[in-house]
Amino acid sequence: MPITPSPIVILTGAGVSKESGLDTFRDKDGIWAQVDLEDVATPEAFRRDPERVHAFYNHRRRGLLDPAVEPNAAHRALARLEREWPAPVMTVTQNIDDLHERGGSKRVLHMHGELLKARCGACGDTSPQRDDLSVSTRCTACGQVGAMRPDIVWFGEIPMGMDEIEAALAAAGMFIAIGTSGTVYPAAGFVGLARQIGGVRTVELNLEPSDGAALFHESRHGPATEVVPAFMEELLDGVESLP
Ligand code: BJW
Repeated sequence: MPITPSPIVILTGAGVSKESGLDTFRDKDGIWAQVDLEDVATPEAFRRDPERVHAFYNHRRRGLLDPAVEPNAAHRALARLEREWPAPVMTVTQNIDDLHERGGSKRVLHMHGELLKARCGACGDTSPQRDDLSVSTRCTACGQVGAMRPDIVWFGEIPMGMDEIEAALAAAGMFIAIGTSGTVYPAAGFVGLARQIGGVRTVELNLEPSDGAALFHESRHGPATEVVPAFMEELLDGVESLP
């Protein structure tokens, strides 16, 4: 495939980590089929019942730290693209897991936060977090007890890094969305933004057509561990064949 090596923005969602053993949200066996998002993923839920919200994220943190959960071939293929593509590659992930980093990606922006970080609601300090959080956890920066929360973006909160993401999209020649249902904004709007900017090739790699599939120039459907390495290989083959 003849290509021009311009910057690439990748957007990933829960589907990229599914084959590593982490649940998606909206598939029939997904997280929102097991718990009501209004009970665990809003600031109101945290104010109403912080122990319930801590229990939800403590369970998911322990799951992420299970030695059986490892980066898969899709994470590794994206890291390879970042290393070998002759222009910048930025991975914007909606995922709160650290599988892109463990797979070797260096330029990763977690727009919905990170499960292995905690934030103090009193002083704003963020710090690594591998143990359970509770209402008795003390902030190591300001000493306050009871204000620690997972460093996660809940519904109604502003996602992280929006200025950096918009700048990267404005400079991109390609936008690739992987393993996301395209239902949660602002991430679901990135493909539209890329189309508005113009000159950006948009590609969807997903198990099945997402809600926004028609907005992409091109789609490949199948499990991430198959379609992502195959597409990255195609892109990198195109670089090798450049004069
Ligand atoms: C595979 C696969 C395999 C499976 N291989 N693929 C009305 C209209 C528009 C917007 C709104 C509205 N009402 C409210 C809003 C705003 C709201 C929103 O979008 N709501 C919608 C639900 C309507 N958004 C917000 O509140 C956001 N903030 C915001 O908008 O602030 C305003 C603002 C923005 C910008 C600038 C200034 C101000 C915050 C959103 C926070 C989302 N948080 C969550 C939970 C926290 C993190 C966590 O606990 O993990 O983030 S919700 C949940 O959904 C999680 C995910 O990151 C996010 C996206 O889900 P994702 O990744 O797409 O997963 P799924 O399950 O939906 O899809 C998986 C896909 O993979 C499927 O397609 C499968 O087919 C596929 N798949 N196996 C490949 N093996």
